[in-house]
Amino acid sequence: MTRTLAALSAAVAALVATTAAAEEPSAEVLYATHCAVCHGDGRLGGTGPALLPENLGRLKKTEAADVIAHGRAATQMVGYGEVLDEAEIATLVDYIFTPLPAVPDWTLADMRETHTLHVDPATLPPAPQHDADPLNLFIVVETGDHHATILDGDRFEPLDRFETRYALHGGAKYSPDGRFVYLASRDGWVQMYDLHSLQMVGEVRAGINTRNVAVSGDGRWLMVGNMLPHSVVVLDARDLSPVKAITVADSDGKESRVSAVYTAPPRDSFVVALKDIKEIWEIPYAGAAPDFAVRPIAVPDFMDDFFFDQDYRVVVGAARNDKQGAVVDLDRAEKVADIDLSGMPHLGSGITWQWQGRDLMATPHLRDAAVSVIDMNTWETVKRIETLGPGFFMRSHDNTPYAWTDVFFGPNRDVMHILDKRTLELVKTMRPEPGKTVAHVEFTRDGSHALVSVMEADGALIVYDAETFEEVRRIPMKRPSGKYNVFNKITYARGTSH
Ligand code: DHE
Repeated sequence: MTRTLAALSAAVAALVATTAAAEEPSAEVLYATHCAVCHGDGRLGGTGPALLPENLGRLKKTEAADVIAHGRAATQMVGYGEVLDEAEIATLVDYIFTPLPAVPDWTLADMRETHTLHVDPATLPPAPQHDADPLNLFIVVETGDHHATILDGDRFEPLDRFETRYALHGGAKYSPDGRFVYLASRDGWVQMYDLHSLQMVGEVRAGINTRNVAVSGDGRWLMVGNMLPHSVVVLDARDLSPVKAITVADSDGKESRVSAVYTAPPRDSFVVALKDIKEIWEIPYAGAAPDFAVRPIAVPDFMDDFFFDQDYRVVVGAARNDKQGAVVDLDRAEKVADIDLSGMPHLGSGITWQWQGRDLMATPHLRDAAVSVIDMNTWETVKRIETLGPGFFMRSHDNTPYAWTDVFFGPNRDVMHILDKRTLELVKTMRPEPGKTVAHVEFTRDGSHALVSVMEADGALIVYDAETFEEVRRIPMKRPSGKYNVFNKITYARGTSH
């Protein structure tokens, strides 16, 4: 009898579970009901960001579940903890971290529909509407709440703080006169901000998943590099209107994601790093009406992280598969040297300086606890400097004998090292906020101060005297990442990112 009852109750429990399972809405239904209105059909984005794994940046699944349950402060994202149960939230999290089955299209017509001007560029004031040195401004990207701060680089006081698109990535880029700044988000939005009148000029969505944006040396064009779809897009830098979209594929039709686009001003061209085909693309833009014809350069291996010499004659490239680096002469379209760069160098963060009559470059490594110093004539490693962990960013300035380099990964990610460019020795190791990630340095126009990010939700921007290494100011910020000085960027200063 007891056995019969037990069997019966087990059967009932199984039936209830099956019914419940049958009624559990699918991820697609949950998404369509609760998310699509803001995040768009097919997860491609709308007023809210695209919900694709490639676009979510460094967001962890647990953080995504928390945002769905509780919302995101200072945005339109409200919490769904009252509406959705834990299992439904988990279903949605799995869904948004699942790649799309096919590469989506994003045509010039799609871009044009998103193109918005908040102010007519022709009506902008001719001179700065503030009394700060317009060439010593910084834009500081705060990824914690998707804002950016415009900072006066003399007084270290914010002039403006505004909301950006979700998850900006890659360096902010300036027009050659330093007046406009262009920002790209992982969602494909490109925004244009006027540093004279301190206002957003306009925006356009140039891709579904974007890597970065570059500005032509003459300031006429922007190029946007996309992972989704596989394309580079030309925009008119004066007002962001879409001009041309080029699908990235080799002569056999094999398509590639774009790793990054770079400007090469002395060459009047853009240079494109590709993830999936063994080519570098050069796209010249000289002349009044360029056709942006592609010049593919075959390379012996994948090269998707670049560093250029100051003349943009050669490019040093490495792949994210931890193989050796290579030096490619862009005019001769051939590899001219191999380079000893194991440990995944982050060449995009490299810097150069002169040492004993030689041109040196240095790069941190994403996997190894070291900075490599390379002679740019012989391409031999002059020194491999051990650090307390793998680093991400490195910076210097012509007016300082020091280069600053962070530890980004591992238990010592609260460390900032200072390297003496004369002796190639680390001379100081700081922990500005023990236990908190500190990263990314940028110098003021005159090199007298170094600005460092405490890259935490309730983080800060720390201003250091670049000579004494004393802290002079701490400005609270929301997970500040990159910061970009107008003068250093538009003069292509040797110690800064280009
Ligand atoms: Fe970046 C620049 C690639 C992850 C913050 N990053 C760049 C550039 C490339 C690149 C190619 C140079 C383009 C430019 O500046 O226009 N980044 C990659 C990756 O492949 C990687 C490892 C993985 C990914 O998913 O993209 C990656 N990057 C990150 C981060 O996790 C960082 C720390 C935080 C974030 O916001 O995503 C990050 N990357 C940055 C920053 C720059 C950057 C702040 C600009 C640095 C500069 O000083 O110019």
